[in-house]
Amino acid sequence: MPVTGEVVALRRHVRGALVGEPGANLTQGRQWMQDPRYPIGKAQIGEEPLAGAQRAELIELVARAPAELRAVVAGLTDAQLDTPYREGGWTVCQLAHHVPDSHMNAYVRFRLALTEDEPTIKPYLEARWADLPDARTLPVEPSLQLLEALHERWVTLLRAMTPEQFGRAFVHPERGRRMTLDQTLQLYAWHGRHHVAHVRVLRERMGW
Ligand code: NI
Repeated sequence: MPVTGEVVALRRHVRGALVGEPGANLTQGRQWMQDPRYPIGKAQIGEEPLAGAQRAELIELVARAPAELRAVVAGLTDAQLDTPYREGGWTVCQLAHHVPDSHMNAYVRFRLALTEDEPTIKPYLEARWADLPDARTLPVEPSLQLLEALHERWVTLLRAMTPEQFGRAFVHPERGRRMTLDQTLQLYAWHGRHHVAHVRVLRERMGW
């Protein structure tokens, strides 16, 4: 089945967020500040293992994500929730459903990498997931609760992991490279804040 332009654009949005890929280093510059897709810039993902203090800081960011998402959508009307965060972008509601979609996949990738020897993970087409009936019709509350429950388990796991376990890896078949759990932690600590910032910037711009 041909991939739609929207899917390509959204997948590029995620791929471009990874350091070491074409275009990733462009995001160091001023364009970041002007690109509404990247209100907090792109993810900074290093090749080296993290120090323990860095890891603890990133785990705290993951732990705070559900409360931050809940807070940033609080008080919005249905019409506001149905507003795209930028021209052609996802609505606030779609963003709220996307974050648990993404983090469920991330959580599974952690569990696979911890229990198998460099497993090849299964990518997913996030734009098509965002277009399925539950993501199109449900209010944000079920996804906020899903994210809270998911992060309770995920953060419990992260806090119990040893440095050696953070060095374990999976293989992403589309990127054709291994990604350690240290790198995955960096990506997802960024990812929650990235989408929360989309809503925050929209609210600031609209005076909501
Ligand atoms: Ni995303």
